[in-house]
Amino acid sequence: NIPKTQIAAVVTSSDAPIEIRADHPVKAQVDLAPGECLVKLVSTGVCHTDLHARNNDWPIPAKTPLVGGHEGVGHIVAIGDNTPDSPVKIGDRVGIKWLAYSCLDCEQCRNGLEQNCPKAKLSGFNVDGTFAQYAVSYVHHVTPIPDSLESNAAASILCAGLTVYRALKYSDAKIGNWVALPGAGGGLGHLAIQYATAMGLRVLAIDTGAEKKKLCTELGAEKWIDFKETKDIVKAVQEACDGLGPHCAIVTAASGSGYSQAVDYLRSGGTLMAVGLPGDAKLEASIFFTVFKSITIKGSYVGNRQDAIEALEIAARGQAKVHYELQALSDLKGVYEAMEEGKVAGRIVLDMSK
Ligand code: 8ID
Ligand code: ZN
Repeated sequence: NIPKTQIAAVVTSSDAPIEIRADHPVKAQVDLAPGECLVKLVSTGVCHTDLHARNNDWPIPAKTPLVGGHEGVGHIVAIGDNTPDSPVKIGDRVGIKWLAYSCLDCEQCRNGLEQNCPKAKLSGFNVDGTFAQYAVSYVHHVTPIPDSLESNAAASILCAGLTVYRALKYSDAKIGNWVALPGAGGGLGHLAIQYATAMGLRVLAIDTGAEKKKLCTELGAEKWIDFKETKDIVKAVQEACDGLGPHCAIVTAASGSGYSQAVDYLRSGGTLMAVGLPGDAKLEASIFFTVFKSITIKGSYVGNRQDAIEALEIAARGQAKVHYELQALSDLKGVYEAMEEGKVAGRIVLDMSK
């Protein structure tokens, strides 16, 4: 009962509008390679990365035609023949994350940096993703979804939640420390507030507008700075954090501007976790003060299978909840427009049953 065609949102080029096609092919079971599985989607979040891929504004190009999407939850409906050691079976509810596949045998994979595997396949970037009724994924990389977590609530943990969870995990921030979150009102940022407070960190949220301020404050941010209304960000951030600045900054802003003052406002010994992915911006940091203040700068890129399981477990226990609005796949163009204008507080999740 797997159909031959499906509804899918297809990007043909960065200047053409997204096409919602009703006749997009579904890969048949016999065509699935060993290790591949077919997932019938229930729900998928829309990440700013999907917008970068759609606009082709990164230094590495996405494939075309492209079905975007990498925060998917659904059920496995088929598995390729000759997949003897599958950790999942037909009927299981699983998540599809950005990292669709890695070889699991190279140095990066062995070190737990699966996302840096030279053979990495990326959902909604170099392989088709979750903005369709069915997605092909890989049995060793799909993530089982905890029973207590509803699909719409789980979807954005697969990228937004996982990414900020891992950034915090590797930030060296300790209980009672201040963390600054430029981009706090967005998809990644609003989850970073919750994972950070669950770790016992004190949160300074940086973003703009009354709606995002309300969301950040409700989710546990102790302090708020509106980056559009504040003249001297460095002074304001330092004053908000004991006059000394935060111990850590997790930058999830999708623009270079969110990065610009981070090294200046960080406390000595502090860590800058670079997460947001503006395509052409440079990180402008004073070499002198990076050294003089003993600053650490780290790039943090999604997470591995274990990070995904941990991020979902924390969400399943109610310690991180995606604040989302449900829309339909046919609304994707409008979702991108709202995201481009900075109007999305939290996340938009697409209900794939609609
Ligand atoms: O693995 C990774 N590192 C990873 C994973 C997933 C997403 C990286 N990302 C990247 C995305 O590609 C994107 O570049 O993180 C960025 C944020 O993704 P998102 O959270 O999905 O985007 P959003 O919901 O649009 O939120 C971005 C927020 O940043 C604010 C905006 O107002 C918005 O709320 N912002 C901007 I743009 N400039 C800012 C600034 N100067 C700022 N906030 C504070 N200061
Ligand atoms: Zn993402």
